[in-house]
Amino acid sequence: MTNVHDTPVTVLGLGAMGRALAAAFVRAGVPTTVWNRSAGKDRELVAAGAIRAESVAAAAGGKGLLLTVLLDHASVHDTLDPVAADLAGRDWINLTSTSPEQSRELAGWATAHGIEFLDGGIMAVPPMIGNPGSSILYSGSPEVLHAHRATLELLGAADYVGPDPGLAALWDFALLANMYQMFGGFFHGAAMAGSAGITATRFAERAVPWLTAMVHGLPGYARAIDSGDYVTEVQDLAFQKSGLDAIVRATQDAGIDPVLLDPLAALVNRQVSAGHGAAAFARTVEELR
Ligand code: FVH
Repeated sequence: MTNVHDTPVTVLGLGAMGRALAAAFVRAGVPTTVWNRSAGKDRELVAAGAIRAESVAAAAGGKGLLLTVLLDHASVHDTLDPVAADLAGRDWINLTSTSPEQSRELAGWATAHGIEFLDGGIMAVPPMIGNPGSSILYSGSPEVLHAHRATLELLGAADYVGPDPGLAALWDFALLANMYQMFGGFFHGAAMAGSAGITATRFAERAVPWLTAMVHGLPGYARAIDSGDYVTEVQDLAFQKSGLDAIVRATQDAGIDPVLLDPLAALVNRQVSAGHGAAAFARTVEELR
């Protein structure tokens, strides 16, 4: 592992996240080169001490760690394909959100060009970068992580999830799927509450402690899923079907579209129709597989 002040970093992509990452490096005194497709987004960073690369070719010709923080998989190829030959021997970490398969494709592309590759999934929003609570999941080359761990920990906790370069993206997207369903549930509940004149703010005051209490049930569901033992004494699928059907009806009665809850109710109904009414709620996962 090298001293953070000795290893230069190049950040390609200065959207909201790229700027936050580059700013954390500059604050810590890391020699930081920045590049962005369109002009102007590097102004504050350069004023704070970052070095502007006038072109991708100039950035690619530099030394040290290379980070891509671009919009998507296509933008990574748009940016790096023309300069691939200049990157041989360089350590590259892709922090652009890509699907697991796209991350694996980038890893293969990197190997074909003699580039060491690590993929990252950022579990933070820009204001969190460099602050407690920020973490980044990494997968791919353990050597790249080892060599740059101190630098990467300036951004947040560095959490290695395995050598398969698609794993960080898999974890990232699975956690985001979890998060989006939670937010969707909140929007559903807020719309129902709103039909009776309850503000979303008041609804949130009760939703937060309720969800916080409920989240402690996840390890129990996980144990059932991992063991495949769906025997239960309480709140079996038949019970959940009756509850979900009633909530869907109440949602419609309130003039609210149950479109977010319908899929879960349908999965539970299918399990019950298939004869699993006495099994635990966590058996719903089998309907997804
Ligand atoms: N912002 C967030 O909260 C999330 C947190 C979790 C991780 N994501 C991912 O991080 C990637 C970058 O996100 P961002 O917030 O910086 O995104 P934007 O502000 O929209 O900036 C996008 C940058 O990508 C450049 N860009 C787009 N297309 C191209 C292209 N074809 N060639 C070169 N560069 C391209 C864009 O440049 P410009 O429009 O300013 O010229 C921005 O620099 C992202 O994968 C998130 O999912 C962030």
